[in-house]
Amino acid sequence: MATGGVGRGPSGKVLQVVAPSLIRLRDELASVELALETPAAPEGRRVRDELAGQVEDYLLPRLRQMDAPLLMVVGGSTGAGKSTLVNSLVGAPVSAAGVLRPTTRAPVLVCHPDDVRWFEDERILPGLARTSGGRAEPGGLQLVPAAALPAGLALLDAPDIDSVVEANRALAGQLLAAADSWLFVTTAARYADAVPWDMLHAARDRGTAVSLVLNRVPPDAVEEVPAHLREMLRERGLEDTELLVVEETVPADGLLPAAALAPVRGWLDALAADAHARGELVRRTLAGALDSVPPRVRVVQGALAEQEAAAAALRDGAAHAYESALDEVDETVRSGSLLRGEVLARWHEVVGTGEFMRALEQRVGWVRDRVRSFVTGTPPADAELKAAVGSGVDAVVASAADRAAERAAGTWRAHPAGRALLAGAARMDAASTELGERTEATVRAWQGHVFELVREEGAGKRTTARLASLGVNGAGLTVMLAVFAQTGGLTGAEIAVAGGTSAVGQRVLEAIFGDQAVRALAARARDDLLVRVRELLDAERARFDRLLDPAAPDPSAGERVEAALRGFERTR
Ligand SMILES: Nc1nc2c(ncn2[C@@H]2O[C@H](COP(=O)(O)OP(=O)(O)OP(=O)(O)O)[C@@H](O)[C@H]2O)c(=O)[nH]1
Ligand SMILES: [Mg+2]
Repeated sequence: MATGGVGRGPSGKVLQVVAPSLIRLRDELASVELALETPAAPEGRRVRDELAGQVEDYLLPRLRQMDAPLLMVVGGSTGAGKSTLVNSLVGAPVSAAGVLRPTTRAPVLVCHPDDVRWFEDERILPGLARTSGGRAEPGGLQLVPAAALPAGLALLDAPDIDSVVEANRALAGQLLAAADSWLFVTTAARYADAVPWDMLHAARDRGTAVSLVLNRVPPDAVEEVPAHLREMLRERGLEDTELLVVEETVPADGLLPAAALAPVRGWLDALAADAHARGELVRRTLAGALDSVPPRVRVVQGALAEQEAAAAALRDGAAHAYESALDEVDETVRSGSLLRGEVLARWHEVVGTGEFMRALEQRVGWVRDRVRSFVTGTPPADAELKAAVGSGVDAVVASAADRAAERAAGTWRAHPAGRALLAGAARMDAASTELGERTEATVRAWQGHVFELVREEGAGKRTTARLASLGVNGAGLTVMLAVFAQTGGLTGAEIAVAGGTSAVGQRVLEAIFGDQAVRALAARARDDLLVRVRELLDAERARFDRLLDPAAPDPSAGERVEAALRGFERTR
């Protein structure tokens, strides 16, 4: 039915299940981003893209239309004479050959005029724009009908496989992956080069049908060089490769003389005449390509698993750093160290001026002091104490957040994926610039909460008379100080002693800090402070999450790829 077709392939039923499972696999693979710079990422991305390309360019079209003509891709090193060979087979300069290396940039597909319809649309290689009647631009595919070629067999002149031009190399790989068979061209001078052999091994491993043209063999070496090449093929398990020897001649008008070309033409004509043999080639390459899918998917899965592990490690690294920052704040708050310095100085002012004592003994005195300070505009000592407590907490949070950022950035820098994320980000090894303001607001809110606690306590009449006598302000500050002293081993008495407060003051303090109501309130106030600090630190940690999240793999990706792979394997 179809001109020069290669016969029916797998049954329609097989096609109906293989193609959809392959489409699903392709789609799942396409959603695997591998955006983190892990060691296996470059290879994973390459294999993923190559596989996706081959599904699109070759596997799906071939599965759907087994009777399309055989596409033979002419590949090999630059200057091996690929274009000259194709031109010579066609009998016309359809593909530019030249001395400038590399010459072929856009592939040229030559086929019998009756076969053109198979290649005109985007059935195969849908990403390459078709051109006919002129040279294709890079990114295009030039389509040339040539009656000199037998029907059922198309030749595609590809760019060089080991090109210095990256785009050429990638395109050559893409074209070879779309081939029903390879016509690999090498020369007597260069057949030992490494890259072509790597390609031949890859083709062998993948079950791709390959024929080898040994080009430009000097007449006096037609025995020795092909024999040596056959030996190399044997050593590499490629002894089944068809070897076509083309003797060195001087091309006339860019075309090889018929005599030199005879081995290649003879082989091609025989293949064109034998639909069964062509069908075998097509099926062999197709089966090999389908077989190669699972191991290649596994390469992508390996890279994906590595990304998942990396994302988890980076997330944990940041989480740990900020967990310890919270512990650090907790410890500092408990240790009593906040009661030194400014806070202690203010405390002494309060105790020294006897405000607390007067308040204890006589509320009137307290009020009088406040009125006086209001009138004179001097902040009362307790307001300064409150401010000192606030900036003490600010400083503790700030330094804990700085250290956490430094630690988190440090763990990230030790990881290639983390390094790459940090490189594209603003400075991450210090606390955020907004932290200071946020902390101030948080501490203010906490202090407000403490006064509120004290007020509720007073209203509930659960408190002792002594605490109540301090007023909300005095009691609130007392509770705040008790937060910093409560579990650090320092009692109010000890602070007083440490500060050299008078014996009278000491007794007062003992009475205040020893108060069960103060202890209970301080415990609640400390828990509340830590909850608020945790929120601050969470917001700081979230900066790391914001860098990581967009690059981290979708948590369900691994499962979806695995399910799609199993689905594909079931259909085979
Ligand atoms: N003397 C001689 N020159 C040849 C022969 N085959 C090719 N050449 C010359 O070698 C040069 C390269 O040939 P091309 O056919 O362009 O090689 P290619 O493999 O297509 O090279 P790229 O497109 O760069 O990959 C041209 O100048 C050709 O004329 C041959 O059999 N004998
Ligand atoms: Mg060329």
